[in-house]
Amino acid sequence: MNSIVDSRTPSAVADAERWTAHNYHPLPVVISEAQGAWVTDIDGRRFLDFLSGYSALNFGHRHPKLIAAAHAQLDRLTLTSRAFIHDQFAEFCHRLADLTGQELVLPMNTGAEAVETAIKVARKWGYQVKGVPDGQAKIIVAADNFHGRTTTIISFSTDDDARADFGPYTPGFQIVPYGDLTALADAVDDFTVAVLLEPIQGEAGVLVPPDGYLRGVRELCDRRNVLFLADEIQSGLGRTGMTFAVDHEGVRPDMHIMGKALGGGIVPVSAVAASREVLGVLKPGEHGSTFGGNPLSCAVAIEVIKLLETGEFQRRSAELGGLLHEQLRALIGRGVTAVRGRGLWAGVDIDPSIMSGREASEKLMARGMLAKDTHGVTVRLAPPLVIEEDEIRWAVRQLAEVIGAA
Ligand code: IF1
Repeated sequence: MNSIVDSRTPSAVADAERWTAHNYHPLPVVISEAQGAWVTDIDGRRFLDFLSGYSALNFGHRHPKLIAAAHAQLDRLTLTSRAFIHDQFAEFCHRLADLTGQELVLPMNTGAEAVETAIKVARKWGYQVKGVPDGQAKIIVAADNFHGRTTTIISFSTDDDARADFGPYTPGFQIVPYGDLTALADAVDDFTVAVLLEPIQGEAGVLVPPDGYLRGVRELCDRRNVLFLADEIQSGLGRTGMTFAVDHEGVRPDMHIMGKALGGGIVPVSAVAASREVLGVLKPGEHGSTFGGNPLSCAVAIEVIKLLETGEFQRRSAELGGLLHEQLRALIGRGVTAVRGRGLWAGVDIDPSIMSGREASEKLMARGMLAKDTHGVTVRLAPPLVIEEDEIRWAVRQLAEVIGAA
C-alpha cells in the first residue's frame, strides 16, 4: 500500500492525541467509513478489518438489515427509561431468552455492566437462595481473565496494567489457574456462590481451555450448588463457529453474559440471561440502568438475534475458521510459534526474535490489513463473519510476507 504524499492522517492523529487521555496506543489510522469487512481512512486507503471492534462487529460494518432496523427505530422512538415499557422490549427479551435457552433476560449497555450485574445477582442468589451468610459470598475467577474495567472487575484481574493504582480493591474473589479443574474444585467451599469464566479467554491471547473443561465446570457447579457464569461477551454470538462458545461442549451455564456484537456494531447492548430462580432474586429498585433495554438497542438487537437464528454466521465462522486456522498453522516454525483459537478467531504468537506483535500489526496496517496485538507477541485475528474465503487467503498471505514466511 503506497503512502499518500499529502496524507491528512498525521495531523488528524496528532489532533486526536492532543485532546484525549492516553489510555490507548492506537495504530495511526483514521477511519472515516466502512462496509462489511472493509474500512476506508480519511485518505481513501482501504483496510481489511481483522479486529472487528474486538468482536463487536461480527456481522460486519453497517450490516444492511441492522442499519435498516436502526433507521426505522430512530424515526419512531429512541428512549423511554425502564420507568415505562416500550413496544420492542418484550420481543428482544423473549428472543434472547430463546437463543440462550434461559427463562429471563436483564438488559444493560456495556459488557462490564453485564458482568457487574452477574456478580451482584450471584451474590444476592447466594444469600437468599443458597443461604451463604451475609457478606461472605465468594466468586471464583480465572487467572489472565478479562471481564471489563470497573473497579470491582479489575479487583480480580491478574494483569497489572489493568489493576495497578486503582485500589482499594473489592473483596470476595478467588483466582485459580484457567483450565485447571482440580484447582477449581479445591477452591470451591460453602461460601462459593459462582464461578465466572470466559469460555475462551480473549485478551489473554484467545486461549481455548482443554477439551472437557467447560463440562467439568458445569458438573462441579451442579455438585456444589454454585452458579456457572459464562462471559460470552467476546466469544459469543457466532464468533467461534457456534452461537456461544459453551455450545462446543454442549454446556448450558447458569447465566449467559453477553455484549459487543449484541448491538450489531451500532449501539452498546449487553444483557444477562438466566433462570427465574437466579434472576428472580432481583426486586424493583434493586438494579437497573438509564439506557438498559432502550428501544433503539432492542430494535437493533432483535435483528442481530434474527441473523443468528438463521445459523448462517455460525456456519461461516466454523467453515471459514477452519480455512483460517489451517492457513495459520502452516506458518508455525516459519516466524509463528503458536496458533490458538476457534472459528474465525485466532491468537497468533509471533517469534519475538523476528518482531513484536505491535510491529507485526503496524506492518500489516501498511499492507492494508488491521489487526491488534496483545501481551507482546500475540496478534489477535478476528475478522467480521461476513469475510470471504479469498480475503482470508489474502490476509494470511500478508502476515506470511510480514514475518518473512512467504
Ligand atoms: C478495552 C479484548 C480487552 C471482554 C470480555 C467483558 C468485556 C470485554 C470477555 C467488557 C471487553 C474489550 C474492551 C476493550 C478492548 C477489548 C478487550 F479482550 F476484547 F481485547 F480490553 F481486553 N468481557 N473487551 O472482552 O466489555 O465493557 O468493554 O463493553 O477496554 O480496551 P465492555
